[in-house]
Amino acid sequence: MAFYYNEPSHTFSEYLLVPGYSSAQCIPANASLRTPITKFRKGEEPAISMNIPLVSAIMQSVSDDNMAIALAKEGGISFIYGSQTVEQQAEMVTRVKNYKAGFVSSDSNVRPDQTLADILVLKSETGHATVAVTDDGTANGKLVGIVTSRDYRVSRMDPATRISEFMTPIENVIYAKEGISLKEANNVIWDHKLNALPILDNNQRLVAFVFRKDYDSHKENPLELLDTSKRYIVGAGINTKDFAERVPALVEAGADILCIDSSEGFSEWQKLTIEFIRKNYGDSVKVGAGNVVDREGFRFLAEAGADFVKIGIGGGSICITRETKGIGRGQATAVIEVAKARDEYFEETGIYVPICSDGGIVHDYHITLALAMGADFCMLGRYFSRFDESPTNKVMVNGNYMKEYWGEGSARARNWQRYDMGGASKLSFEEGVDSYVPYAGSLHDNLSITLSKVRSTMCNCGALSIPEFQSNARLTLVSSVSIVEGGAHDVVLKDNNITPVK
Ligand code: RVP
Repeated sequence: MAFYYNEPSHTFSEYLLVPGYSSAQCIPANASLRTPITKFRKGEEPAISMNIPLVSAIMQSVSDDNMAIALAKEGGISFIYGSQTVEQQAEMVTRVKNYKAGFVSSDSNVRPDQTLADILVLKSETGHATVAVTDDGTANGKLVGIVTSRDYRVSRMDPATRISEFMTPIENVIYAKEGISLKEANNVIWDHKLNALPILDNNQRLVAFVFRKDYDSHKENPLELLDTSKRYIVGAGINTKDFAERVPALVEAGADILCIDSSEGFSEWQKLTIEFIRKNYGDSVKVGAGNVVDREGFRFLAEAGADFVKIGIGGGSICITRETKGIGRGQATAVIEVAKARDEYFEETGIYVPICSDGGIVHDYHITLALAMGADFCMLGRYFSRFDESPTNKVMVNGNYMKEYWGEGSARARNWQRYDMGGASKLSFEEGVDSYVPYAGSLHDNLSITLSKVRSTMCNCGALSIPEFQSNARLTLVSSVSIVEGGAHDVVLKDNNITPVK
């Protein structure tokens, strides 16, 4: 006879936190959101921790190199999507690892034999006032001069004037050599009252610019997540089919952590993938696995050697796995059970395997609940897809700005490796939808609000760190009637478009 669970499985919205005692020290400014992402032995430090408990989903419509840079600046990690060629994915990883905060590749470049008219066209296209004059007109050509708006007067000069006649020639340009730190570069900028400092290699070729205006924005990221070489930390998704080619390419490109991306992770395929990594790289390559929704699934992946385990089947906003296949589990129940299994495993082995709650975060407070229930961090798709930094188009739908957001199980993503159990090379049926989400602006602005809510609730519960919160939090299931009580009720909300009649 089939096994039946006694209790229904629950979602985040069915729970609330009960506040606890907060001391005077318990203020959001003192709350730390630092959290481990890779397994570690009792008493030791994890190889990688994050400064905020958020990672972005392994999805075409969420995590590319641009998102990865933006999220690492805030202290989290993006997992660059694997449903693209090995070369394309490795290239995205390389771009993140080569990105130097504050060092900007020049986007306005000309040859000395071009004219003032060319400069004006370029300026109208880029909106940038500093133009590099290089021997071949490229961003990495030999620098022969610089043009800024101080070098020409449109009203007095013939548009056909050659750039070599009015540029500031290289002999008079203050520049720095490749290898200079951002701090040193900024000192040069301040000392010489410059707006931009060109950085050149040993052959006088242009490498990048450091701009005065970027100095403040760099200082604004105290939580940024860097590796030992001060490069942004980045993750990448892999699958259980082409790992023998994909893993070496991603490791070579500099990916800091990998994650097996699968809608159902309690499988021998995942074990084989982890075995391949351990055989070829030992513990030096970090890899998460999943997704699972119960104790057995967690133990299987922990014993197989996963660095973290991801939880969630069918709870994603674009996911229709439960409807199409009838499998899944309420996300809150899954997190609670797996967190218990993680703690038991830690007791038994002394190894702490972090767990990630993946999908189904609708309100900011769901993140707080997932952490309280024992998750070490959350993976979000819909949330990040709404921002400027996501890779998809911003479109106008019915008078409102929207961003496109589609599931990896939709026909659009063509990600058959994530869903197919056998050797087929196409999707037999869809497990995800293609959709729009309301455009929400910049990642930084939204994340600041979300995280301040998380910190504030932690303080209400008397916790200043995630581990403290996990062990002290008190949660209660709520009835459907008390959910109604939690919103604005029994009042008529004001509509600013309607003027009341006195
Ligand atoms: P959400 O944050 O609720 O949008 O969920 C994102 C998660 O949904 C992903 O991290 C992944 O686990 C899952 N997903 C992605 N594509 C699909 C699908 O097409 N069914 N599901």
